[in-house]
Amino acid sequence: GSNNLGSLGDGTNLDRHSPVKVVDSGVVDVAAGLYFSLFLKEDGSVWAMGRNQYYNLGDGTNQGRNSPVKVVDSGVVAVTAGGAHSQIVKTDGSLWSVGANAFGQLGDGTTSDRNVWTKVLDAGVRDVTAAGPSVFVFADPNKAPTDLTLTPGTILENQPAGTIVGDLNVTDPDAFLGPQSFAYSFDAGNGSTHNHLFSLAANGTIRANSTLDHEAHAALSIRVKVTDDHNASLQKAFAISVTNVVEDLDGDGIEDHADPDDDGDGFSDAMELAYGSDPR
Ligand SMILES: [Ca+2]
Ligand SMILES: [Ca+2]
Ligand SMILES: [Ca+2]
Ligand SMILES: [Ca+2]
Repeated sequence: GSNNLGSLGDGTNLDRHSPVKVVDSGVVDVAAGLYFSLFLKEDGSVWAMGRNQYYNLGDGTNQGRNSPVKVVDSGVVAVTAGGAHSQIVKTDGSLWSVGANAFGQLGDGTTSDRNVWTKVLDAGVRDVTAAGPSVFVFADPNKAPTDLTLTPGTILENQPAGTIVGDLNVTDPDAFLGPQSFAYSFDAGNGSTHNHLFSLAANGTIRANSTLDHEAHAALSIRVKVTDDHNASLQKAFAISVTNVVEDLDGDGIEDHADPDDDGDGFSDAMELAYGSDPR
């Protein structure tokens, strides 16, 4: 093919009309950009040659090359070349880009060119293909949420119905792909004993349905399910503690529920009730 900028990597700038051997062995993939080329070797190294005006070869220079130069030592599983940029996928699923970025093709959220390989996705990438300034990233299949937390998960006793107990927060391995949406619901099963005492909003906020009493139930248990936007889910039980408020009408240091004479007038609650008087 055309070789005036050295993109064939055979050490010349002569166009070739029939195949010419450039590398003896060990090459597992090759990508052709506009007047430059990249190839991947079985040891995970990346080599590049040809036009380098936009630092697109990834060797840290903008010097054109007419024979292959190693631009990444190891750890690469996929390469692609666009009009004037290059991208690689590493064994950890990260995506790296270098070169021209006028159309945002590097995927780093900017339109600034990059002179050196820049990580643009941390994980989850399987393969990448560029055509001109368009890029297609092939991501790993969806993964289920890995954790769910409830913060704070406590409520003071005697609060009105609708008081917030806490907010659910999800950890999902696909978060790097951008905003994810989650659906929450109560779940039957282990730990679901007190689900009926609470309500769950679409945004993951949990509220008490009624006033709660520490003396009756200091520790409650609910079980919740979160479902991600690909229908993968995680269930988890949470302990909800109902915090004590000191209720001591007569201030004698004995809380009303345990005080035989709530109002401290010398007549016991039982006596007052028997005579039809208010013990409080
Ligand atoms: Ca997910
Ligand atoms: Ca109390
Ligand atoms: Ca008392
Ligand atoms: Ca009394």
